[in-house]
Amino acid sequence: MNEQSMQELVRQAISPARFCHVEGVVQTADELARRFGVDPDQARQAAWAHDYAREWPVDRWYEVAKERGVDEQFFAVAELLHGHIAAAMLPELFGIDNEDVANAVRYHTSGRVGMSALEKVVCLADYIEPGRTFPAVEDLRKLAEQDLDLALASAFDNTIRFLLDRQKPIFPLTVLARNHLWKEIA
Ligand code: DGI
Ligand code: FE
Ligand code: FE
Ligand code: FE
Repeated sequence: MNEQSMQELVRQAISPARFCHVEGVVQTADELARRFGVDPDQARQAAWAHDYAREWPVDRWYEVAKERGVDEQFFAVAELLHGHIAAAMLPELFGIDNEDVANAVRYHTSGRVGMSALEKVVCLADYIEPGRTFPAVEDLRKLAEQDLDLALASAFDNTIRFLLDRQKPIFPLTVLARNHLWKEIA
């Protein structure tokens, strides 16, 4: 499927505000891909698809994630399921059958240990696209001009801090992904 058709399917699946976010992620993922030696076409595909299921009701997330055999651990935090669902639907929705693209969509929220460069690019693009306005985002954009791992590790730190401050559960895989990145950097 060409990018134009993909874009229209995504437009129909989410609100205008979310679509604007997705456009920002596509643009940012493209830039990061070129900077860090990743295939920009794969980065754009993953970015278009990443939040396809983001606005479904929670019940539907659980139902479809069960149908699709999403690993049980991810049911602990409902917000993690939308990436797994979109990843599972890539072939039928967009005719995309690429494991690296699927993993970039699947793990865009939590990250994981041993992320590919494409996975890192999409996860970071989601975090720093132009529509994001949280206080630390300017520092993260600066880091992203130089160092993909350093920027992503810092982004995970920021997420963990955010969740701690709000007494929210922290998904263990995000902590493992964060630890793994910092260990590689050191
Ligand atoms: O889908 P987006 O809003 O563009 O961004 P996202 O997929 O990165 O994150 C979706 C939501 O999930 C966001 O509100 C933060 C939340 N989240 C991410 N990691 C964790 C988490 N929530 C909990 N409770 N625990 C996590 O580890
Ligand atoms: Fe998301
Ligand atoms: Fe994210
Ligand atoms: Fe997103």
